[in-house]
Amino acid sequence: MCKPDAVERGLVGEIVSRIERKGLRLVAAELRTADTALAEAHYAEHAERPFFGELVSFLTRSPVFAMVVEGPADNTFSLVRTMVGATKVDDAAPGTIRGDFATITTENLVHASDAHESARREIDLWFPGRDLAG
Ligand code: 3AN
Repeated sequence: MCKPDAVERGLVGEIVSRIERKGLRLVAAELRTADTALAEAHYAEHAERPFFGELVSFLTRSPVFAMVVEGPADNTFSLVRTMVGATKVDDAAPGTIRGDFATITTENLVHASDAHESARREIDLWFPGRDLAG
């Protein structure tokens, strides 16, 4: 997902381009504004964290570009996470999306599922009724 900061900064094309150049393929994509319920469900695992409120207001402040990405093997989530870079911007290596473009950990441009289970859950959350989760 290109988060609101990525859409606001006009980085969607750059991010999609990196995904495509890697050899991965978009199978669904949509620009949409998340409401609070969707953002809270998306970040449910962080509900107890001190930055939860900040995360939810950030994710709902303007449209996100949600994507379903497919690759030739069953490691697509792992390939995308590597391209995204570390969560903490200070640790995100140059060459990664966050390493090249992000300066604040809360506004780190992209979200990417970290496992098959989270990918399935998040695809169903963002693309309900589309039967895309595999
Ligand atoms: P990732 O986005 O790399 O999967 P998560 O799922 O651990 O990382 O965290 C979700 C989001 O919460 C991050 N993208 C970041 O915006 C925010 N976040 C994580 N840790 C912190 C932190 N220590 N302080 C502020 N925001 C954080």
